[in-house]
Amino acid sequence: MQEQYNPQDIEPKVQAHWEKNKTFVVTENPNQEKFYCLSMFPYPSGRLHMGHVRNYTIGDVVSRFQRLQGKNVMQPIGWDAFGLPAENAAVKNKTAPAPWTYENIEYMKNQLKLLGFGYDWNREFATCRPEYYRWEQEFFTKLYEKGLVYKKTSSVNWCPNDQTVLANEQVENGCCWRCDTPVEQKEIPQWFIKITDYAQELLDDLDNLDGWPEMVKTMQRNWIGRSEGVELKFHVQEHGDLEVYTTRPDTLMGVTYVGIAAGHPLAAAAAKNNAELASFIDECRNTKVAEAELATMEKKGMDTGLKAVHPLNGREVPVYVANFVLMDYGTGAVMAVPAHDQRDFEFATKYGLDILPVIQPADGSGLDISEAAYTEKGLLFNSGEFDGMDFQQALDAIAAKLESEDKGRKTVNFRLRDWGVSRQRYWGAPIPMVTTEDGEVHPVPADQLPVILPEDVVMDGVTSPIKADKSWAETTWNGQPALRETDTFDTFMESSWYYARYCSPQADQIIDPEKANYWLPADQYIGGIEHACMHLLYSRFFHKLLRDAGYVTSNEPFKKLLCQGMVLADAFSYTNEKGGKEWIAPTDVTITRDGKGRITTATDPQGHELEHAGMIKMSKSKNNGIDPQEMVNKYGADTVRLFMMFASPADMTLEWQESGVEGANRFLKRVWKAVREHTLKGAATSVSPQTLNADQKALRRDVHKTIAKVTDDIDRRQTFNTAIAAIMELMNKLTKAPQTEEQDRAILDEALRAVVVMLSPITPHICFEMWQALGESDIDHSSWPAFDQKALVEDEKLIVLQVNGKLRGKLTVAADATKEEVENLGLEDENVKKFTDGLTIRKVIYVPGKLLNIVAN
Ligand code: ANZ
Repeated sequence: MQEQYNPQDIEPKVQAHWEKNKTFVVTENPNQEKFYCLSMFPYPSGRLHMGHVRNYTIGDVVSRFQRLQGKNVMQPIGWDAFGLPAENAAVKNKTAPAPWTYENIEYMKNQLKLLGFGYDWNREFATCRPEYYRWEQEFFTKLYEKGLVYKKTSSVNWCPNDQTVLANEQVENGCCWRCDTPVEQKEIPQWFIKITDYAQELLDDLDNLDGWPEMVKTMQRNWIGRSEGVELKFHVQEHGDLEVYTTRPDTLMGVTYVGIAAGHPLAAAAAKNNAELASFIDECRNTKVAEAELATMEKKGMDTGLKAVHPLNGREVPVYVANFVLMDYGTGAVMAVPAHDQRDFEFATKYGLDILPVIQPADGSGLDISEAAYTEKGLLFNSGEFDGMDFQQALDAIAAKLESEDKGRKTVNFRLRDWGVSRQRYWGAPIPMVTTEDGEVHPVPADQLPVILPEDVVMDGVTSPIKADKSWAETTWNGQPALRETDTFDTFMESSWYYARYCSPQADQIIDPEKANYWLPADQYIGGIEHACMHLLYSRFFHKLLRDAGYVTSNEPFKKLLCQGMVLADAFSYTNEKGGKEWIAPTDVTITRDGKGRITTATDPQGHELEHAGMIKMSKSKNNGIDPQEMVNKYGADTVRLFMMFASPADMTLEWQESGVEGANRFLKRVWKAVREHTLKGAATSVSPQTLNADQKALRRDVHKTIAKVTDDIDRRQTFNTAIAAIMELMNKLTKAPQTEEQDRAILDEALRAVVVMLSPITPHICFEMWQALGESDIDHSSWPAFDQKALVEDEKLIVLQVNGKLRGKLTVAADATKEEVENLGLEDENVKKFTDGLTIRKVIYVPGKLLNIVAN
């Protein structure tokens, strides 16, 4: 062991050892308990950022901890390699997305190795390789055959100048990013997977995910958005029945008009002889709004001239095309009740439509709808036979009545839509479908898969190369000429099943069921909260699809989920001559602080006085990212890892403080020094518990208490920061403890061994080295320290003595002393005697093991 802790020597050496010994390569072993630990795989953007480092350090700590618990741990990694940034970079650098991606993978792979993560590199794959996506293509064709895939026209952003579809990210202020032409909405045929068939199961199974954060489950519940309501029919003369969906059938008698979506077939029918209406419909369809904006945007509509007949009272109400009615929710039509729905209210006020109240507050306070709709549930009035009913009574009665007249029924609706998987970009997996000349679509037969995406292409930045090259699509199907689909899959497709592919990355099918059923579900998944809905929902869906296709037996892919917090750093800026903000990298800023550590001045190398924007998320736009590589070069990977795990609880934000990094580094040096000094004195004997004196017993108790706490903190509580704090505290005690007797050294030896193993998941390199210095061999094959229950038992207790509630002394008694023994000793205490002198003892209260209070007057 060298005198100085020198990570630059140790880390490459230990990493080479792992590589050579294939320490983290695993296979299925039915006789060993498995643990599958997965961190969300990275997009190969170029370099690792601190968010990655945090995510992967947590995963590595969990993995290494579980290995030391004796489990067969699989920790894989790979690359989420398709996506738009590669296309943008390729356009900018005049290369193709493929080489850019592969270079980035190589670079980032090396960075991951420098951080010492214990991955099974044999399982690595990049999703942009045909060996991977061919199985996704095949699975998609199977889903098509099962009726779980369909084609439907749906709107996309369209640049009329470039004649191309744009991704949302390519629309800037409503205009094309390339030519600034206003973007239009265009309806084109696209592929959908029926996630809605699984909506109820996806919702119900959330209740079984005990290891998931409540917040994520709530977000998924809201995203799925189950609502119970009634579907009912209004008759429209000459056009038949118009179905509407409502969650408030209790308001049925207050309907004063019906609203339909611009895309509703009835709107098109009414527009046939009405040019004004036709152009209004066009206008509506060209403005794309996020659903969330619907509530706040300006309500617009137009009378179709049609009349709808109320199903219960026979009243005729007008039918309006309304911009706030969505085509793909419910039935695309609503019964409007302006008195009790705010959107309907605004619309009715604008177009002078009737407002007819039918619900009043249940508590008898008056109804006021002069300014806004009354949207609470209450009691019915103005509703004939339903007057006086509350919401539930009215729902049941009105649904029953509609049902008996065959005019409606109770239904359930989900806000979740089917998953549109078509993208008109190039850098994605080709959708394996062809169209023959008769217009029929067919899945590409399995023996003709994969449909390979050509990698050697020239990007012109607008049109996908496989769309630009017309010959790419030409093929045959069953001997007939056919054209390939030139759209590619949404990249969420690849990330929805990668966790399963890791179980058998070379399998000659999508996954090998035997292997997958050994490893799945993953025991721990770690990643950002930004994936709470899309990725985590699509993966759950995909798992159920794999199950129903017979590949896996479990219902869910991830048992436990940890969402790590963001990494923040100080951000500094000054205002330039044009009034814009220039952000200065925190590493280039000179700072002065006041006595409390608060920043008083900050200047950049040019002498600009800087404004401190506080600690905010590390990002390119604020130029406050800290490069992990630089930090690893400066302090070593172990220090960076330790700081990351210590600075805050894993699920909270982490403030990057270089002073904290230095502190972590100092701690490692202290441990190094302690181990070195201890080992220089030669081998120690083992602890013989019977011979220990009181102080030695107390110190040993601290050692075992710490082991118990660290074990629980890492395993169950996942509060890695408190585990580290406990180890630090123990180290403080250990370095202060006397080293005079043989048993002092024995305790220290036992303690340091425990400390080194417990720190090893967090700082594996330094611990590897220290473990050898302690005369052991390979720490990765050692086991987690057990705590000695006996050492935890205290044989003496400290009792607080009170007289009339005031502290009057302290008493040391045997841990198993009875109440009487403690009372007798307490009453004999000199100080107690002094304060009870001349008084009568009325009562003695004993709180076992803690306190004795004597009441006297
Ligand atoms: C009449 C009514 C009266 C409504 C009232 C609400 C309050 P959730 O709960 O999210 O499922 N709606 C139905 N289909 C729609 C569509 N395609 N586009 C826009 N709005 C639609 O919302 C269901 C409610 O949203 C339905 O209940 C309907 O308005 C509206 F006092 O019907 B309600």
